[in-house]
Amino acid sequence: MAATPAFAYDVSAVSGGGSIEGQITYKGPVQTRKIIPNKDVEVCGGIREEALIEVGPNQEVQNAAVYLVDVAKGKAWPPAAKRPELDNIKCEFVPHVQVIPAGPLDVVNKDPVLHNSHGYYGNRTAFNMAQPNQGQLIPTDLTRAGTVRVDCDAHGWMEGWIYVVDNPYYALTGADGKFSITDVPPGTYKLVAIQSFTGPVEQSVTVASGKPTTLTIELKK
Ligand SMILES: [Cu+2]
Repeated sequence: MAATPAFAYDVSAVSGGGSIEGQITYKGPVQTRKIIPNKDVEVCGGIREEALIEVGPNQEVQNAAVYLVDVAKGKAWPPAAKRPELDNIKCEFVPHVQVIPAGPLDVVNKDPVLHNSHGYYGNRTAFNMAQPNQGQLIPTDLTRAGTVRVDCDAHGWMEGWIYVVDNPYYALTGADGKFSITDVPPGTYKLVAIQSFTGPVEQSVTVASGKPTTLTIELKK
């Protein structure tokens, strides 16, 4: 995929790359929020409680984004299976959390009700689109690396997160809280781990040639 990064990233062959293997944890109280659909309830469902962070039995965190910043050069982008997509399904954003390369994003309404997906970098609008029709797809571009929060102007409880990256050294943690970032040129980097409830943790990480660097990163509120 041809990304259009704000930070210049050059693809070049990586020799003697190492890897970063890690796990993200959170030990604090898990807060929840109450979702009270006040319209379109036949599609959007009933009142429910949603955890603001997905924590497993051993404090492992699912759907935390991990990425390196300001990487000048390294491995090629992975071949994209398909264009990144943000779906509105039953008045939820799916995927709820994703990491995508700077570049195109397709926003799709899969519901038979109006959604108005509205993405923000901080307070600045990144995209804002009304989609009254089921199956409607509107392409957009997220050209700048950073965190994009997505709201729906029609359903106040809807919220999604898109972490836009300008180099291919990124991961999203699985149900075991683990991540792996491979083929990293030896060197010292700034690594960011981020989750919407806790916010980011930044740390320095040094990668040695041909070896894994193992990290446990604790998110804190
Ligand atoms: Cu909506």
